[in-house]
Formats: sequence, structure tokens, C-alpha cells
Amino acid sequence: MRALVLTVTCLVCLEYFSLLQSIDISSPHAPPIYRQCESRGCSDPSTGRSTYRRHVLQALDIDKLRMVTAFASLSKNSSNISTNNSSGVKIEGKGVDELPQCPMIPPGLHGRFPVILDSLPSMLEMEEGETELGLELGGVWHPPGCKARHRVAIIVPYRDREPHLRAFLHNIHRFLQRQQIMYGIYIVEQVGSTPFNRAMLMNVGAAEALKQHDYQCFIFHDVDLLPEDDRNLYTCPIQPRHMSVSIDSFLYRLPYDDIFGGVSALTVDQFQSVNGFSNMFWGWGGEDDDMANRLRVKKLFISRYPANIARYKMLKHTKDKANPERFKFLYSGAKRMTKDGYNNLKYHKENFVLKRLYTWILVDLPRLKV
Ligand code: BGN
Repeated sequence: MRALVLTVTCLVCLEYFSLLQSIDISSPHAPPIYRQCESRGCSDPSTGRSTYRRHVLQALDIDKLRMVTAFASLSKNSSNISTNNSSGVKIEGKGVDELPQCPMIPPGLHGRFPVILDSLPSMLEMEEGETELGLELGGVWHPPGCKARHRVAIIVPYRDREPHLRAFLHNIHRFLQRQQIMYGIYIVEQVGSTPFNRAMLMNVGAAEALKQHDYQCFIFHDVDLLPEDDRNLYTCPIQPRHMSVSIDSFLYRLPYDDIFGGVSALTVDQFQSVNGFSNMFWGWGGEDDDMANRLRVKKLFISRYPANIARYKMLKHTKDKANPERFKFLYSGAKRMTKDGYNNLKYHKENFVLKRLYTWILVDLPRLKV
């Protein structure tokens, strides 16, 4: 039996590594949306050869992914470690720290899945059905049966978009739970009718989330974007990651190389090293570009999943008024970086509620001088 398990594991590993190899020779003739450009450019000037790369998750199909994890748990069981962890079965009486780590590749992923937008329940109905999700107050969740590899705060700047919030909550919890991460959802709402300050709300969300839990990773998330593929893991890699690569309303194409808006991931350390977001962008536009500039100053690079995985649906809404001052603040951004951001953040917390599906933070934002 042992020999059989060993042979099968070896075969699976061989297949896995051959897939890893195959990502380097991905066809340059693939449609552009399937290709990823390396940071130094799309072609090598000396040879003229394309330097496009594909990502390993793109090369693996979902059934192979399942096979790898199924065999991993089979070999674990056969070596008498009786922790039925990757199946999502709760191990009674064990604290999170005593549990084995969740598998590297979550076993319950679906790949592309249908986003639910029709016949959404009311907020009350959703809250009542929460028991099915097994959330802690504040919309916090730990995977049952294993210790999460990632502790992630999902931070959502928000104002006056209740239908979007319902659609977001209805889809996002199930999506995140299939990824077996520990997460909390933070809806940061701006009071009043002064121009929306998305970036400052994200700074507030980061500050408040860190007061609640020992997070490692922030995902900054627009409420109107819904992921379509759960291989788009909500974790923080070594480099910052722009998550919303291909959006239906942009015809599933990246508008420009440095875009960092929509949904983006930064480790807590990366976020702190760039002093968070600028607080100066009131109204639509520019704050994400300013963050991209901050990352460049700190020699961090924007990484991305391939476009066929990092796919999103955008919910319909009227466009906010663009901020006429965004160009000015964008050009002078790098100079202000050390004094405009997380370290000079001020806000008046009007309300803070650990709701069943999320943590709600209502804030009044002052205009800050730098
Ligand atoms: C850009 C905006 C981004 C926005 C994307 C996608 C600006 C700055 C002008 C130089 N940038 O144009 O903030 O995320 O569009 O909508 O407006």
C-alpha cells in the first residue's frame, strides 16, 4: 500500500513540475488577454524573443488541482496522521493554533463560477441565513479544521450603494471560504455628501482592522466588483498584487499597465512601508495611481494573476464626478509620501458595529493639510 501511495505521489509531482516548466514556453501566439508581461518588458531587445510568461495557476486545470490535493490528503491519512483537516470537518476541542495548517492549494475551489446577481435576499434575510456561513461577529471567519495560512482583512470603501453591498456580501463570503483563508470584512462608510475619499477610507479600514485582529494582508476592494473565479486567491504574495485584471465593463482587458485600482492586495508591511494611501484625493480618480507611484518609489512591483483567472463583474452605477485636482496631487505625490498617508491620518469615528456579515465603520473625514 505504502509503495503504491509513494508511486502515485511521485507521478503527481512529476506532472506538477512538468506543468511548471510548461509555463515558460507558453505560446507567444496566445491571445493577448492570456499573456503576462514581465516587468522588464514584453520582448528581449537582443534576441527579439517574447518574454511573456504564463502563471502556474493558469497552466493547471481545476481537475488536476483537485487530483493533487486529493492525493496529498490520501498520503497523509495513510501515514496515520488522523487530522481530517482539508475536508473542512471541524476537529472538536482544538484551538486554532493546535490545528494543522490548511493545504497550500485549497481543495474546494470551483474555478470559474456563476456570480449571483438575481433575486438577492434582503440584508435582514442574509443576516438570518448567516449561520450557514459560520461567521464570527464582524464578518470574521476561520476555516474549520485547519489553521489558515493567511490572515486577510478585506477593506471596502463605501457610501450609499446598498444593492451593491448586498450583492457583494452574498457572493464574497462563499468565495473566500472556498479559499480557506482567515478573513474579516470591513465596510468603511463615509458620512455626509462631501466628495468621496476612497483612499482615506482605505487607510481608516486598515487602522481599524489592525485594532481587531493580527492581519498580515489587506485586500482593498471596490464594492461593485465581484470575482468570477476562485483561483484568484485573496492572499498577499511577495510583491503587491493588482487583483482586478480583467473586468467585464473594460471588455476583460487591462486598461493600462500600472493600474492599481478596483481590487488590490498589499501586505501590512508593504502598506506601512509606503505610508498607506494619500489622504488628498477627494472625488473620483488618481488615488490608485498615486499608490502605484508610491510602490515604485519603494522599488515594489505590481504582480498579477493571469487575465482568465483575475476576472470580475462590475455592477452598474452612475459615474462619480472626477476630481479636477487629481493631476496636481498625482504629480506632487512622491514628494508628499512621507507626510501624507497613514501617519497623518485623522478621522472621527461616528459608529462602529460588529454586524453579523461585516464590521461597519462609519466615519467623518476631515480635510487634512500637508
Ligand atoms: C484612471 C484613473 C484611475 C482609475 C482608472 C480606471 C486618473 C488619474 C489621471 C492621470 N486615474 O484614469 O484612478 O482607477 O482610470 O477607471 O484619473
